[in-house]
Amino acid sequence: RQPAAFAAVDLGASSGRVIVGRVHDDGAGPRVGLHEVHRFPNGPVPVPGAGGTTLHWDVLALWRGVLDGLRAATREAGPLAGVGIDSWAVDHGLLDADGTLLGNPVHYRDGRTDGVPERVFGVVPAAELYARTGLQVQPFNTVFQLVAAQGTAQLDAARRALLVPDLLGAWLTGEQVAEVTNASTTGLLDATTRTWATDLARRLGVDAGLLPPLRDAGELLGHVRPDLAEQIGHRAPLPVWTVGSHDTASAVVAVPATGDDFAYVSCGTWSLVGLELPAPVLTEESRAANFTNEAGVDGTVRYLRNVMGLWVLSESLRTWHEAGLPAELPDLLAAAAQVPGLTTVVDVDAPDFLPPGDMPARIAAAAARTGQTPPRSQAETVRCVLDSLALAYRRAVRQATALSGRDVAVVHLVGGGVRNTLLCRLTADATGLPVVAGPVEGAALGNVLVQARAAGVLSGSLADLRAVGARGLDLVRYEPDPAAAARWDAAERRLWGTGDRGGV
Ligand code: LFR
Repeated sequence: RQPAAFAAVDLGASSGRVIVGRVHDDGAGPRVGLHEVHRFPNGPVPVPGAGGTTLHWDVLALWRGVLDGLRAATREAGPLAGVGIDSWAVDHGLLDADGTLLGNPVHYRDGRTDGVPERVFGVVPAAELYARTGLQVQPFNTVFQLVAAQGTAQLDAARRALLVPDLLGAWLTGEQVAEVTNASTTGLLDATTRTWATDLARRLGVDAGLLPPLRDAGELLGHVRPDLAEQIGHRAPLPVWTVGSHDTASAVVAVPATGDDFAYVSCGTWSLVGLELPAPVLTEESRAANFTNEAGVDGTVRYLRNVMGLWVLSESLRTWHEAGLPAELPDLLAAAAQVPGLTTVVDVDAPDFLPPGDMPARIAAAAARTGQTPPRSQAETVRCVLDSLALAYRRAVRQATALSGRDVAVVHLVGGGVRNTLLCRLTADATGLPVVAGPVEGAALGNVLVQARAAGVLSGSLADLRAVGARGLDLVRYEPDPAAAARWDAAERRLWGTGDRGGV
């Protein structure tokens, strides 16, 4: 039987990818083969405006990348059994009453939300918001962006807000919906009922009519409009399936776990560190630790913390590159492996690491603030970033287990960070747990698995999908070095004054 081919559109903060996933069965059970057919750059674009410069996404370049990618996928695989779209969360386009996009979506790293969370909490207290939505406080949560935009002509004219994957899906099919995993990052979704918290929206002056009907992952969104299908060279009707449209939700689907005693680190621009739970944790302790309860596929909860991630490293490279310094990642990682570890550690989640800019200088400042020697070379800076990330993973895993009561025996690392073998090893040492690294294209694999089940090519539970996904993977296992444990304990105490349970 011909393998069924699906196109996964996976948009990250620094690149977009279109990946063909073929589901085939050679007798040993179904497995998925992934092949990237198109990759295009993505990133923040500063644009001057009335109130100063705003960071935007170039959404039309993304749209072109999607169409080019679907054309490449069709050329490579012939008739496709479906398309699914996932991307980073929270950002959205505003549409007018005719359904026309009112400007480029604003980038979540833009500063327009500075001070907005505090204003919002003056209307709806933070504790009440958390008890309802279960969402972490990040300045960029959609609700804060919408409040920041209040009083602008654009928001006044807006009749609908569509999150980025839903916007692209609407352009492909004409259907305006909000897929629930990504909707959970808006700050306007009730974490328990998984319906819009329209009462909260109203109290915050957010027009609830902006919020489209909700859809679960794994439904038929619609078919690619005939004119577009023709443009991409696809002759048969082409279904678009809802998937875990939040990239992290799709990545968690692809975690090759065999039981439920696992933690994950979805490691790309961000590192999302946490657990999969059957129900949200909405306690005050959980709020104080800023853990989020985002909606996962099949009614699961992604209980996790945002760790600043490889962004700190990529921005460091960009800074060095612009200064004319050598900035080849493989060389720097090799050098970082040679310098002594845990010399300097910083809290990578500090707000100063969020906006684009000179990360080496910010790292040096953070080191000085905490009475540590700033890194003296590029290699030491890179080592500091990796040690600090691993330390943040350790703290997040320990806090998540303490706050939820779920024990874990293994950490699954998925996403681009899998290629960073030093980071994988440090994560095992820091957490004191074995790390299983892979897949690299986690979000795309999860996207394909959910499409394939929706299309009837696969069946079963999330565990069944994971088993199918795992069959095609080369996983690498890193065992923790017990001799390193005391040094990680000391590093954690140095930074946060906390011990074993991550201060919970
Ligand atoms: C990762 C991610 C995170 C989200 C951040 C901003 O790509 O989707 O889960 O918090 O981007 O949207």
